[in-house]
Amino acid sequence: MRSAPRLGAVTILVALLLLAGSGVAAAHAVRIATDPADKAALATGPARVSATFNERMQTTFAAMTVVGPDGNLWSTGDPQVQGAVVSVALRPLGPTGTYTVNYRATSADGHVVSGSWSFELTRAGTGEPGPPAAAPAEPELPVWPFVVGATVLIAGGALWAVRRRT
Ligand SMILES: [Cu+2]
Repeated sequence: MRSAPRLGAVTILVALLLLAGSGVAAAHAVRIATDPADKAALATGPARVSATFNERMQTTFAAMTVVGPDGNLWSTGDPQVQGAVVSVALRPLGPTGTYTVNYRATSADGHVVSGSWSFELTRAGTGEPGPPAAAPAEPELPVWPFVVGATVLIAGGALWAVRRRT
């Protein structure tokens, strides 16, 4: 039976293509820039912080907060989504130290991307903080495309083994 190895090879190829396809499907929006830059040292706080992605973001369900070294919220108001840029306004800042920006936004393909970056305030400001910050949002990673891909690959391999023995 000369066609059996070829069928096996085709099955594996299809499985690999499906795996590659699921990888593409999982490639949602990627953050390409932040303002201020990650780890920037600033003497005065900016009026807003923003993250720029590689594609337009959905305008619904965006979240962005800035948590100061005191554990309080220093962002104020709702985040804004304008095209590929998600931003939020800042209060005048207070204590020196690390301010962390946490965000969560929805890609054009419906996948949620979340992450954080931080900057340093080197000179204390006179601002008053907002309320204590809640725990940052959990990062979300879709696992199912990989499970489906692996299942197809294993099934394809098993089919190949069975075919080869007959
Ligand atoms: Cu995606």
